Amino acid sequence: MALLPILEFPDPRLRTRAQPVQQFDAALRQLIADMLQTMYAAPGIGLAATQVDVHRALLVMDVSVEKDQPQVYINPQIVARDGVEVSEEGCLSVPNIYEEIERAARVQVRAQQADGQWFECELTGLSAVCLQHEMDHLAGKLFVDYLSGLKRERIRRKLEKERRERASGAAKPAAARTARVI
Ligand code: K1U
Ligand code: ZN
Repeated sequence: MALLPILEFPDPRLRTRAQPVQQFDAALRQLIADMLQTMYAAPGIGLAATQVDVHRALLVMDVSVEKDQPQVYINPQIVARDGVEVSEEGCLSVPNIYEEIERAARVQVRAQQADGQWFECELTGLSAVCLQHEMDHLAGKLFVDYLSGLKRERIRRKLEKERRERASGAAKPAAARTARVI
């Protein structure tokens, strides 16, 4: 298995639309294993292939407390949605930024497993929020796109500044980096 580098906003590759997965082979199983390892190591509760610069419709999630319930969704489609829920979201591609985002409260999803078998399930709560966030990645969309242009620009500048500081060896401690940008 391998840890994969995660693209960070505003990298233009995060805007690429994923193409359907067509080959259910050993390379796909290896990518799934690498994405799960990368998600757990980050740490995160979800990861879309787009974030690791693979532009195929594949996402992984694990919202369990014990981190022992990996889920894989290949070629996912939301076939029904209902209700509205606002919750705080983060993103491994927009590090240390957390914002309230409105999503459907319940989604019915159709997707394929690693062996190509189709399945359908209904998600609520954090699973529903995470699935919608990851499916946005596959469409080239980020959670910051739901914010005002001004706020998005402030976040972009903050991340660029942090990247410059990191490159020059003058990084702030983690607690000082976590922020809601007003
Ligand atoms: O897609 C991603 O960048 C992963 C993202 C998923 C997500 C989180 C919250 C709401 C919607 C979608 C993350 O995992 S950010 C990190 C995070 O939320 C977390 C990290 C460690 C423990 C618990 C949560
Ligand atoms: Zn994300």
